[in-house]
Amino acid sequence: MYLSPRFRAFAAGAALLAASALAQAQQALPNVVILATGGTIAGAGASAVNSATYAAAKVGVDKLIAGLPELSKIANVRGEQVFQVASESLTNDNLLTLAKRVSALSKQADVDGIVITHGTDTLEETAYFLTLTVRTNKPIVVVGSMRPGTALSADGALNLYDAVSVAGSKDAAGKGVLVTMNDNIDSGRDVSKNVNIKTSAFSSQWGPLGMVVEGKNYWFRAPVKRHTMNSEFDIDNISTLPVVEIAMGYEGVSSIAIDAFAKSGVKAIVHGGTGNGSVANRIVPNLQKARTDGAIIIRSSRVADGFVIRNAEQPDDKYDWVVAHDLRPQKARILAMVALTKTSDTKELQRIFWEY
Ligand code: DAS
Repeated sequence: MYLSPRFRAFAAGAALLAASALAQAQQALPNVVILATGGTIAGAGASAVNSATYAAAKVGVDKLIAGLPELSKIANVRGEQVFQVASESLTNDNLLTLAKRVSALSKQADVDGIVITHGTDTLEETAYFLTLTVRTNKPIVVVGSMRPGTALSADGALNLYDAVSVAGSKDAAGKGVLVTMNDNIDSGRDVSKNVNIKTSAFSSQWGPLGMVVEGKNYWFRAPVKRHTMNSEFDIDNISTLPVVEIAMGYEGVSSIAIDAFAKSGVKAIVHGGTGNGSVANRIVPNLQKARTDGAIIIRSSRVADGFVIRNAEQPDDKYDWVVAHDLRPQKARILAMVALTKTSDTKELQRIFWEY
């Protein structure tokens, strides 16, 4: 078809204008980096009806991003595959590696927000560790899914879209590490996995910070505990984490675990007691001996909600024990590891458990 030189010039100009408008639009979008670690959000099942039977940690980050073209409308996204594991198998070294990468990226001027895709089993521990140790005000969002992307009504795509949207939001800055699951925006400190087979698995006893709906954030509260820029801890100054183990309380409990932990020279034992952190009378002497031999004893509770009252169920002042406040054993362990990189003074440790 003949096109006049004038029309060709016009078409070329229009194309240039469109290209520059697109480039400007892309420049206006926030730059979000997705750090992938594995989990169900990267999982794959044999059929669409396999919502619970599947292999976690199979799909790479580039495929996750390619499978969600809507992301390109809300952010300039790029991915890094940090690990490809089910989160129950993550180690302290993995935690350090991930946090150091998050910290490094947060210092880059061309990074506006960071998303970590993660298995749901220990997502709450990683999110808490990051909020304690990464010194940044930029949004950091940890996200997972309860169903693999191959399943009917998979939740990963919307969770990831929400995570990128929140990570690219200016109003998400300074709120500590966040978790976007099932439309909620939860505090990485407060949130836990409370149901092991539902998409509504994650919740905080103090409630979500807000919700994200169709890419818009609705905030209803802000964290009051210290985090990120207001933390006294910095991942850039942490090279190893001390060994902290958890001993649960239950009817008929023996001292085998506590004695073994103490004998192995752990830095601290978190006791996940019954009720308000109660300790069976027959194992109090074992915890006292562990303390005398140098281990820090931290009284938490196996009860999901509430908080342990100091000197109530046990004379903590007398035994020189620390109470975990509202932190469940797995979260108390994270804070204990971080705190013990700085101090073993029990009064200082108790202050830290009140403040973080
Ligand atoms: N095994 C679980 C994990 O990787 C799968 C998941 O729920 O993400 O945490």
